[in-house]
Amino acid sequence: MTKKRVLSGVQPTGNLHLGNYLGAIRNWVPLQDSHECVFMLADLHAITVPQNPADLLKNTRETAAAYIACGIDPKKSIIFPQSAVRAHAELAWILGCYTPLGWLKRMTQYKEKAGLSASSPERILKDLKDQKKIFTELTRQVHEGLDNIRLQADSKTITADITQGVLEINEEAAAFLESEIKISEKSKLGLFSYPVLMAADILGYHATHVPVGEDQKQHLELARDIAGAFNRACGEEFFPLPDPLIMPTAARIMSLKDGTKKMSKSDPSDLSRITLTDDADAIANKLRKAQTDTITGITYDPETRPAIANLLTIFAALTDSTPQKIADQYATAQNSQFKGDLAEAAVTHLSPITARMRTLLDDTETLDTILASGAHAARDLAQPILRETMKRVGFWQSA
Ligand code: AQP
Repeated sequence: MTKKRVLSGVQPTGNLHLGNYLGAIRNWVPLQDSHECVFMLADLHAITVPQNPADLLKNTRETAAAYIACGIDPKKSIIFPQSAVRAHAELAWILGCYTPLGWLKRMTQYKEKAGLSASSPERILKDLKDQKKIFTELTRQVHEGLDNIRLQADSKTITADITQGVLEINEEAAAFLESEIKISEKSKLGLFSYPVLMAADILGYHATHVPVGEDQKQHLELARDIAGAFNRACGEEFFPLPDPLIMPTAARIMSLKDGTKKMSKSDPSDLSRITLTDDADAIANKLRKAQTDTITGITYDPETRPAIANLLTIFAALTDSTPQKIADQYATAQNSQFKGDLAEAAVTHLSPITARMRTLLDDTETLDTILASGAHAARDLAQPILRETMKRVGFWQSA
C-alpha cells in the first residue's frame, strides 16, 4: 500500500521560536516513518507581508537548517523552498478562479493580519436594517399614542429620543465602514488570497494529510471546499479532500510576556519568545523576565493563571511530561526556582538543536544542495498533477 502523503511548512520569516518547534516541526519527525512527507519553506506565503529580500533569503536557509536540526531527515523527507516549485503559484491562480470571494472574506487570519475588525460589513448592514425596522415600529407606536391624550405631551420627546438614537447608530456605522474601507483598500491581494495558495500547496501534491494547529484549521477547511468546487466543476474526484492531522503532542505556546497571546515571530518584543538560535544566557534571561502572577505557589490553571500555565506547558513539552505533573512537582516552589529549572530544561533540550543549526548554516553549499534536490523531487511530484489539472481546465499543452 502506498504511504499517505503529508504536506506542511513554516514561513521563513525569522525568529523561529519554541512555538514553531513544539507546535509544528517537532511533531513532523515521527511522521517521516509512517507517511511520505513534503516540507516546504513557505516563502511565497512569507511575502504576503513586506520582507527584506536579504533577510528572506537568510531566513529561508535558517528555517531549512532548523528543520534538519530538529530531526527532519532530507533522505526521508522532501525539504524545499516553495517558490522553487512554480506549480504552487500556477495552481493557486487556477484554484482562485474556483473560489468565491465570500469564502475568503470569512477567513479570520486575513482580518487579523490586515487589521480589519472581526465584524463584516454584511453584519453591519444587517444591524442597520434591523435598526430601520425598530425605528419604523417605534414611530408607528408613537403615532398610535398621539390618539391617546395622556401620551400626547410625551410624544415629542419620545420621537426626538428615537431620532437621536438612530442618528448615533448611523454615525457609528459610517465611521466603522469608513475605517474598514480604508484598510481594505491598502491591504494586499496576496494577503487576502493566502488561503488559496495554501490550498494549492496541499492539493498540488494530492496530499491526504496536513498537520495543522488550531489557527490553520479554517484554512484547511477552505482547501477542502476549493477541492470540492474544482471536483464538481470537472465532474470527478480529482483532488482528494485533505484531512487534518491532529498531533496529540503539539503544544500551543503563548508569549512569555502575555499568557493569553500566542508566541509569534512578528511580536515586536524579543523577550516574548525563545528562539531556536538563543544561547543559554538568553534563554535564562527571557525566562527570568517571563510574566507570572501574584498568586503564591505553582498550579496549573490555564483559565485563571495563563502565564504560569504557559510555562508549565513549555516545561512539560520539553521533558515529555504533563503540565499537571510538573505543577504538582513545583506546588510549593518559588517562581525563581521554577523558572531556573525550566531554563535548565530548555537549554538541555535546545542547545544540541542550536549547535546543529549553526554547523549547517556554516556550510551553505551543502544546505543549498539539499534544497536543490528537494526542489527537484517536489517538482517531480507537483508537475504531473498540475498538468492533469490544466488538462481538466481545458488549457492547451505541448505534447
Ligand atoms: N505559538 C505557537 N504555538 C504552537 N504552534 C505555533 N505555530 C506558530 N506559532 C505557534 C505553528 O508553527 C507553524 C508555522 O507557522 P507559520 O510560519 O506559518 O507562521 P505563523 O503560524 O503565523 O507563526 P508565527 O510564529 O505566529 O508567525 P507570524 O508572527 O509571522 O505570524 C504552524 O503550524 C503554526 O501552527
